[in-house]
Amino acid sequence: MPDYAQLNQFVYEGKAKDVQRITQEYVDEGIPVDQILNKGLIAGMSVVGEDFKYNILYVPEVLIAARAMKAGLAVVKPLLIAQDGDSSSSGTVVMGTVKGDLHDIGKNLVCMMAEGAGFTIIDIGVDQPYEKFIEAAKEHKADIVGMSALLTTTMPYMKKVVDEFENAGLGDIKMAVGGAPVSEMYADEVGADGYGSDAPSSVELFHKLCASA
Ligand code: B1M
Repeated sequence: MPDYAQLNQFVYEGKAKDVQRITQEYVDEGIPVDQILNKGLIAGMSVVGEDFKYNILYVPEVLIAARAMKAGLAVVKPLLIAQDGDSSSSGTVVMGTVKGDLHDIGKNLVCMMAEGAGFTIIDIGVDQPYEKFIEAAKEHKADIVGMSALLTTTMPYMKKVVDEFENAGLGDIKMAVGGAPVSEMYADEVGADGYGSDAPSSVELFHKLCASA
């Protein structure tokens, strides 16, 4: 029986080696990956977020917790991206975190799950200006551009990216947005084609956007 409270605590305390070890143990025991992710890793990080908000934790501790979370994600990554034998790509998605924003854990998770669902993922990283999104979308002939923002101060930049794609004559490329402060309503407001609340729903969205292209 998995002890998720213990895994939550190890993420919270930033104990990367313990997070890696326990995550591997649960994977070996055949615990479903979505449960390890949601009840273990993400739930632990949610408590970090709460305590960060109320100044119980500060940036250095959050960075250490993020490192531990990434150690756990590295264990489940091969399972998330394991292909089901169909080698044809479902579509090409350029993913990045927008300019001014350094958060990448959620984006990385979306990338892993989308890769597992057969999409070709071009991850351009964090703190990306619209020029980089356009460059990557052109170079890789993207079907979809996915943007992540975790800060209320950086989410307006999503509109800038959407507008610049239009200005560059790339309005045919589907624009998807996500991140903790983003919502369906906000996606409509910035002129995006869709919103993903979490990694599985983003994969569904990517399928839908490709089908409607
Ligand atoms: Co930051 N931070 N942080 N932080 N941080 C938040 C976002 C915050 C809510 C914390 C809080 O106050 N409770 C707050 C934002 C407040 C606001 O804007 N209203 C905040 C702040 C203030 C800051 C700094 C300004 C702090 C400071 O310096 N004083 C600073 C900003 C730095 C910058 O970006 N310029 C900062 C820094 C950091 C760290 C570097 C220490 C670290 C990031 C490490 C990293 O990512 N490599 C960090 C972290 C870890 C967090 C919290 C605690 C956790 C984020 C996370 O990884 N969650 C976060 C609190 C929180 O969100 N509750 C917080 C787990 C992840 C799986 O979930 O990212 O939501 P999430 O992704 C989900 C969905 O949102 C969705 O799918 C994912 C999987 O389910 N999704 C997408 C995400 N992107 C998507 C893109 C898509 C689709 C779906 O495209 C189609």
